[in-house]
Amino acid sequence: LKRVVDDVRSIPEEKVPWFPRQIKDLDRCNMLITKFDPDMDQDHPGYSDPEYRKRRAFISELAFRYKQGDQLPTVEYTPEEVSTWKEVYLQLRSIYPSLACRQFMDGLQQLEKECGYGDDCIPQLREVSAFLKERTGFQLRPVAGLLSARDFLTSLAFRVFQCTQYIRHPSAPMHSPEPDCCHELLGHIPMLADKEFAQFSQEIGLASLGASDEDIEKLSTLYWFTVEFGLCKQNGSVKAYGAGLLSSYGELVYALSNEPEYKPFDPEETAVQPYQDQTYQPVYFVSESFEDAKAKLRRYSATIKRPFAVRYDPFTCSMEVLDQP
Ligand code: HBI
Ligand code: FE
Repeated sequence: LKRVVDDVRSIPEEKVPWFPRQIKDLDRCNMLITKFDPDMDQDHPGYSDPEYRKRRAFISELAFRYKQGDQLPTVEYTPEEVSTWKEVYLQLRSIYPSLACRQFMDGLQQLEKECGYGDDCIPQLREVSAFLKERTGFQLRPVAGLLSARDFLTSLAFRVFQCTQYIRHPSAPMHSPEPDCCHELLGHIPMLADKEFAQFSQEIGLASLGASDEDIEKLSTLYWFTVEFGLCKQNGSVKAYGAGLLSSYGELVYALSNEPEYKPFDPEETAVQPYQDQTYQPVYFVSESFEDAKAKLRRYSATIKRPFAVRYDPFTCSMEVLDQP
């Protein structure tokens, strides 16, 4: 018989890393990785632009102050920021119909019809979050930059997507070394409106709760080659569903050019594939479908050793922790 335990620390002889039990505990999942930010990274296109850094600090502050349940902050974007968005939007939008998967196109078209997506303004997180909540139960929370893998994956378990709100530097509209609102709004959001994909994302998150650092590393690599750089088969051809691809004109074209190597998605193998966060990927993993990817991920997750099982209760937005399944 399964028993709901109040605290994983009551499970004897196992050291389990802390994880949130309630959605409001996500306020504690805020460990930022600053290696790619414009204050730290000399190669960042905004490194020597004090105006840009000041703007970033202002938008970061909105995320630092945010507590679960607050209204999502609105940013009044400047004409220069909107013009960066426009450039990115128009260029990517023109190649989506031939390279993006069906689920992405469906999501994007709905966002264009119902959520103000278009080239002339940057959508606000508050509106986008309400849109997603109605479709798949996902909601957004603002974040100041790149989060630790553990904190980022943890929030997915609660169907919370941590979303940056600043935009890339205007000198490099086609590339950003870190996530920005173009990456989130164009790459991730349309996919998160798909039911099957939303479940897939949450399951990576659930598998990460209380996992060892080694397992977090593997799950993070799985996330990388699926949610960020995944390809899938569709009607006899291969299409993109990864957000890193769908928000980068250059890599999207490259990924589907037949130049890189393609391997079938297999969690055991994918989880240990070395990856690139500086240039294009040398290898991409192709899923048969999201159902298939989800089934494979579930089988893989079951092999991760944990002395408990978790189940998300959407009514109370809390995590049930059950002893040994
Ligand atoms: N943090 N804000 C943010 N956005 C991401 O997409 C993101 C992250 N931290 C880690 C991460 N992605 C992945 O590379 C995996 O490590 C989970
Ligand atoms: Fe991302």
